[in-house]
Amino acid sequence: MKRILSGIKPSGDLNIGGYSGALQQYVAMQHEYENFFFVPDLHAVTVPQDPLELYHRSKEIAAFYVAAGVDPAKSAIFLQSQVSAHAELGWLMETQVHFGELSRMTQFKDKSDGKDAVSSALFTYPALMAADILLYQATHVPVGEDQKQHVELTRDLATRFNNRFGETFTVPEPIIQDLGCRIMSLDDPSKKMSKSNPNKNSYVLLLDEPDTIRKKLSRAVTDSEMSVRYDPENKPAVSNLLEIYSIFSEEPISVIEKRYEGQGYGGFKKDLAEAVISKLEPIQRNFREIIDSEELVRILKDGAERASAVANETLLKAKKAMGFLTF
Ligand code: AQP
Repeated sequence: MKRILSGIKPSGDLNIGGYSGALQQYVAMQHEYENFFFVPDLHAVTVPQDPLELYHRSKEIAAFYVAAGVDPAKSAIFLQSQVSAHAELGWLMETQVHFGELSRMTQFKDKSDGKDAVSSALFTYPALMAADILLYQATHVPVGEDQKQHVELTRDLATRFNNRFGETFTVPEPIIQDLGCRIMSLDDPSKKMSKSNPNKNSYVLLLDEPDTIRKKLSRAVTDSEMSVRYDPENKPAVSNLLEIYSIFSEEPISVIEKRYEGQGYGGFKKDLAEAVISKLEPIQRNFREIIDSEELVRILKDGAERASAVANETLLKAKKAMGFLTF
């Protein structure tokens, strides 16, 4: 059976970039695979987090999985910090990854750029991410474009480990969708839409009210050409809005382009907002029902148990292969 491991960091409030690059894919793919969807809370603390916010956001990300339609009976949904094998295999993977490989990771360069105090965990983050994936012998990892380099490193580490210690890990394949794998900021189409962007108008949150969504999308930057045309190179802002429109309306870009042919951006942006609102409305309703429920706690406990069973088995195999005493 093909197996997926993927997750969304609780490092900020979830926005439509994470929906596009992760959440909607999980829902669409869940029936084809055996799934492990986790909340990578250990990754979130590679940059400073307020403890109370981390607590709430971790629960929120898990609630979004369920609210968007991930079926907890089919998929294990769990918190990374509740399956201790992640931290343990993460350490073992740190012993396999080279300093030079970690130094080449563009996400580390972006996130550490201009900062005085950078944690060593931010630097070794890809070793923990490799452990996350390899623990479940995942065959596939759905990710946004920005995580592709980390999955490639995971593949290298799995192959290196297998060559050195014997066949232990499955070498995973990344799955990167063509459309919506890199949703850009609403205020600057050269930057990825990110949870940690201090400008609240750069993203639409999954929990934004309809009027806030209308306002944010009406203010999204466009260009002076006034034609709704998909051309990422010359019209990056409008092309980004077209991708968002397509993801949320589930219509091909060509159909949307045709609808607004010869018109300016006003009607296009209004309809885009309505498409986003109508997709988010049931998710928001489900989210409110589940977020403070016992049901969510039960799902997370059950998910951690199912995940631990698989993860502990792989960890034991890896430790034995490396020569650790395992009685
Ligand atoms: N803007 C995006 N467009 C498409 N995919 C995206 N993803 C994130 N942002 C976009 C994908 O969603 C998955 C979960 O990402 P994450 O939240 O764990 O990490 P991230 O990529 O670091 O997300 P952010 O929003 O940029 O968080 P911060 O600012 O805290 O670092 C991943 O597969 C990601 O590619």
